[in-house]
Amino acid sequence: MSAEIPIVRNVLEANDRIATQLKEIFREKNILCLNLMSSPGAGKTSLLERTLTDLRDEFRMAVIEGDLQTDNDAKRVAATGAKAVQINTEGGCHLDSGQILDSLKSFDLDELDILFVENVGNLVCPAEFDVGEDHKITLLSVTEGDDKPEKYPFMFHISSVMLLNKVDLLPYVDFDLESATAHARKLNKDILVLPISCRNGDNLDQWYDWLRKARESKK
Ligand SMILES: Nc1nc2c(ncn2[C@@H]2O[C@H](COP(=O)(O)OP(=O)(O)OP(=O)(O)O)[C@@H](O)[C@H]2O)c(=O)[nH]1
Ligand SMILES: [Mg+2]
Repeated sequence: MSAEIPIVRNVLEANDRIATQLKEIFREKNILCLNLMSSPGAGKTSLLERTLTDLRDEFRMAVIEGDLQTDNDAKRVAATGAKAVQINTEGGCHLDSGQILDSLKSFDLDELDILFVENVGNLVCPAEFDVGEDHKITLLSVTEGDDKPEKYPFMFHISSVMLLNKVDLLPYVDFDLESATAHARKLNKDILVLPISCRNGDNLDQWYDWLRKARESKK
């Protein structure tokens, strides 16, 4: 058992070395990189479809999509007109910094303001693997239960923003918005909590304002 601990540490250290390299590239090219994480189906791609469409005249944006299989999400993103690259992890539960570094070859980095990374749907592993991002963003949808921040604390501890998605479904589910928010804030007093709906557009303007500020502070 004890031999496994150094192996895990080595994997994370190797990941962090490349993540540091990525941060330097993003700094030099002045690209805001955001790592979107959530359980499967919480609405990451739906958020991207909205954002890429609504802000297309404001920012030059592109997406790296991570999924176990299929290029479904890259196709959905490409339909908005934004450039998308799909990584299939084929069983891997997260994206790592080496995969992101490889994918950068597909983009003209001088023509980019914001790079979104849609991580593999999973509330555990993506939080451990830095991909050189400026911010981690966690989506939690109201159909998943309000206890998720308590059960998966690290994800919420390290995220700058928690987007509570699918609030249009609140009348049909038992989801205590205040309790989920309070637990997230207990784990991270600075986390911005925004209840949104990618279906009907509720509060997306507040998400866009946050994005504008994050982009501005990168300069
Ligand atoms: N009612 C409702 N449905 C939503 C909302 N946002 C997304 N959905 C639906 O939720 C389902 C999953 O959305 P996706 O955007 O594919 O979720 P995802 O997080 O990208 O999923 P994975 O990439 O598979 O992890 C789809 O059927 C969406 O139409 C919302 O705000 N309200
Ligand atoms: Mg998706």
